[in-house]
Amino acid sequence: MFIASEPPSALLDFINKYNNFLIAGHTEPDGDCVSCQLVLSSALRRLGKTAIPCQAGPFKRREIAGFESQFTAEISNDIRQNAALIIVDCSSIERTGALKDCFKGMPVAVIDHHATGKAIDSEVSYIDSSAPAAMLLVYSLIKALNVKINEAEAQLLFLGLAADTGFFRHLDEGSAGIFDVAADLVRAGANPKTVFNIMNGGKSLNSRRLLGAILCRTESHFEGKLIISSEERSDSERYGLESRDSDTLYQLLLAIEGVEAIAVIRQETDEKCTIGLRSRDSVDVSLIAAALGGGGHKNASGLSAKGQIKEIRAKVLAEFKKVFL
Ligand SMILES: [Mn+2]
Repeated sequence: MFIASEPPSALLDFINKYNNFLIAGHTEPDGDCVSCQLVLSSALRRLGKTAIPCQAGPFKRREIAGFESQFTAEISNDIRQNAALIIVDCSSIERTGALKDCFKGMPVAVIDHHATGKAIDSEVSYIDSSAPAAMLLVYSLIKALNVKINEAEAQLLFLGLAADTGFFRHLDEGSAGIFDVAADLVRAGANPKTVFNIMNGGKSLNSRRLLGAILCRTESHFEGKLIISSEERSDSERYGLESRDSDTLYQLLLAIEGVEAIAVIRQETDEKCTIGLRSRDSVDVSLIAAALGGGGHKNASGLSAKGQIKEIRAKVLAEFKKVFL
């Protein structure tokens, strides 16, 4: 049904070989990571194995707020020595954050969908960068293990899919197979409306006010192709850092007619700013970020820089001038 690769037989052998598993994911988990960890753990338990989802956290994102209690952040030596490790949604022990030292020396398998994924620490890997969410690989694996997805697993898998695809907004005309998976999950009991509310509801009033303050400072440059906005120290002092909602902010700014790239400059301390860069199709903001000492992807990059918003805005404008003039 799904178009991505089948799980390699080495991974099925790895799962058959061991009885006890630790299921790890990347630090600062997102919906996809949590989905992969909890669903894989649940499916392995239903195969009669033990499986412990491990997370160093922090659990910052809204869509995963309710799941922290299902993870453990402490692994005893006893458990560690009798278990195998599966890392999901990233490709190295290093990315698991504070837990990395306790994973060293364990037998490892990796399940990941990142283009940068190179399974440096593992003997077994299932890496497919054509999958828009790692949960699709977990889904294929569970099918290959002949475990019938239950309602709770279906809901979690749907959450992971929705999280990594921007609730399907990032998918294109080649995505029919993904919607087949989505339909299968809904048939198994996933509720898209509930997942949408988990992902997009429950925002604080201050988070909306902070968005308002930043949006009021939005400027247009190069005939509207570049949009720059900024968050001042007084904003974060007034509304709190926890009120930041970057995803929504970027989405609102990128929706402006004629926009090709956006920059959001935040005064983090009196001496330092961070700059978030996003673009629509053609503009490569990773080049802008690299020129200013940062990095990232073509359509999403960032950096931090010493200085005040005003001088950093001038530097950002100078770099974009090379693109737009
Ligand atoms: Mn992912």
